Amino acid sequence: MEKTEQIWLDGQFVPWERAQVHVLTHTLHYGLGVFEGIRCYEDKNGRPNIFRLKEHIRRLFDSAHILGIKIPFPQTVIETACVETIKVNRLRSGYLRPLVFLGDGEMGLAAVHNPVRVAIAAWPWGAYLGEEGVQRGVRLRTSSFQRMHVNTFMTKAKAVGNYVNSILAAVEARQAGFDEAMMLDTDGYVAECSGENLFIVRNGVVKTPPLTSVLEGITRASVLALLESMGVRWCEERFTRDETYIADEVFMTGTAAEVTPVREIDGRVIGEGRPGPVTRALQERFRAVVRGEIQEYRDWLTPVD
Ligand code: PPE
Repeated sequence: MEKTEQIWLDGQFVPWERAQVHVLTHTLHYGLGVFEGIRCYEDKNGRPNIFRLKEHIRRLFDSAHILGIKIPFPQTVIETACVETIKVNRLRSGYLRPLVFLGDGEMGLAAVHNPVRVAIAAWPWGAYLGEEGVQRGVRLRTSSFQRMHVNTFMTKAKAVGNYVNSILAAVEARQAGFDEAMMLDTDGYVAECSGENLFIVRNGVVKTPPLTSVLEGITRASVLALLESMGVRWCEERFTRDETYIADEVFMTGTAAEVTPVREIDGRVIGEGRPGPVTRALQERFRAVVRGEIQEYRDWLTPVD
């Protein structure tokens, strides 16, 4: 990863190398923490704008609330700190990573009195699954790891520990020579990928799994709004892995992945084996929106002056 200069830690900026924690940091041992991933894009005037900042910070606080963690700053302070982190590092585009974790103090599972700490880092981050993946589409494999049950982990929280499930799936898929894992829920229906929401297009209708066992993706919500404005029909409905095989198009969405086409699943070619017309139109529109080229969606962007 490309280093930047400063990291916001518990209310102030510290040099990148000095943003360190003790090995007895509670979250390192037990995984109770929450985080966000946010992108910042350069507009045509060369200025950075953060995409859907308020929604991401709202989800950070919601995630903490679900886990019973009280963030010791108001939402507005964290929002401003995100803007400042882009600014002090003189980034025009990049990825922001706010992280809320329990510091050291007590050990054991019920150490609720440890300090709640907040870090915000930012760095440049290109195409998540490679530039070729964005252009040509990626290859998925159904994971042998199920997406966690809604009563095992809290799937609405973007919690640190939840990502053990994602990493098991992502690493398995890559070791088998695929780009990403398609994960099924504990009822056997398609849920999402290790770090992206999943969509299929069939007979002109876009389908994505309902929010029951998937992360409530902010790109997912943005894409649904864009589809609506493009006059494309969509629904939230459960579907099976074999329905993905016979879809005309499949794509994934996420902050890091943006809109990434899928060209193959479990060795079956999807549609024509290249990004289809709905996916391409959506990629184009998403690109224009995040760069501030469509006035209607300017309020999705927070300028970094
Ligand atoms: N599902 C999962 C499990 C997930 O991790 C993400 C984001 C999404 C869906 C899409 O959510 P949203 O970003 O709000 O549209 N995954 C983050 C992790 C990337 C990483 O490798 O770290 C991201 O895209 O930032």
